[in-house]
Amino acid sequence: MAKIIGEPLPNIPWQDKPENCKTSVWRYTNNPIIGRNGNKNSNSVFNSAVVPFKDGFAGVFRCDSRSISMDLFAGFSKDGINWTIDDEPLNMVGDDPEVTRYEYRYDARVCYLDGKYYVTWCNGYHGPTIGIAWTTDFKEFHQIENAFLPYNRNGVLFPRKINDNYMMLSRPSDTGHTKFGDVFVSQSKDMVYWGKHRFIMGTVEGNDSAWQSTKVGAGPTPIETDEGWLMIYHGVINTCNGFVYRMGAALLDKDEPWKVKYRSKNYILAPHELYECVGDVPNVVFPCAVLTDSETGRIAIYYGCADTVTGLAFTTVDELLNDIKANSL
Ligand code: BMA
Repeated sequence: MAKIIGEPLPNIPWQDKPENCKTSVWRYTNNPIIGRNGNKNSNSVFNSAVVPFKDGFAGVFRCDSRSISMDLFAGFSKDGINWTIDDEPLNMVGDDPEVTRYEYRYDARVCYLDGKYYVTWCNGYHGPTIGIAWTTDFKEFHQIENAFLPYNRNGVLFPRKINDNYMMLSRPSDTGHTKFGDVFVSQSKDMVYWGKHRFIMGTVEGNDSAWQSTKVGAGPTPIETDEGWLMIYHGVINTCNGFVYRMGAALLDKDEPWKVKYRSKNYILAPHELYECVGDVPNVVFPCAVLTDSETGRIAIYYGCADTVTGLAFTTVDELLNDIKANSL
């Protein structure tokens, strides 16, 4: 039995694994939990991140508008399933207008670290890079320096320092719909200057695991376990109908997280349901957040579906680890 290192979360959203389910991850039966019309002017609500907050949950949501602009909005929930999302975008404050200047914001992750909620997202600054802000109340967000030079996406913080350094996953990219992408980890003493970049994993060539042959990118905040860091990620294949996004998982070394111990050969979730296959961008499942309960080992995964709505899926630390150990690349 593997153990999640973290807080208990007795109110984690949950449904037991259906009896006939052959996979390590299963969907919430009332998916999608958030539809297109999540707030006043939304065209779509997806690729969003949630955390436990007070006696419920809070999150940062990607709501593309009906003019198709990308921005982030705070949201609140009592049960992690029914959400109220603000109509106004995040109230971002900061000393340097060069840093707070807004081009676009999307695909947020939220990480509880050092008593604050850190938000990382894909931030437009002459091309996409990784923006960082912190909040304590989900009302005011203090934006600090962008982590990297453009172009970069999928910046994901670890929930604690490792060997006295903050750690951030990211995926160097380009200005468009990137046709490549490997996952790296970078280190920082102060959340401003990032360095000591280490390669974690790249795409898989050949016929072995083609769902992750075009690009891979980190998903939710990594889950600390007694066996290492459990990293859920997205993997992409380029087909004659365009990109298809699936979900995988890897176990990273506890102290040197650039060392991969196991990695999914089989995907753990793929666009099979109608709301994952039909939408503004068909055939996308894109994980951005997990809730975990250290008491039971339960994991709830929040993921964007077809760049249109938000879905919820479940697994446990044992289900996931057994799966990737039994079917590892
Ligand atoms: C990526 C990002 C994600 C999106 C995905 C599929 O490049 O833009 O936000 O979910 O493509 O369109």
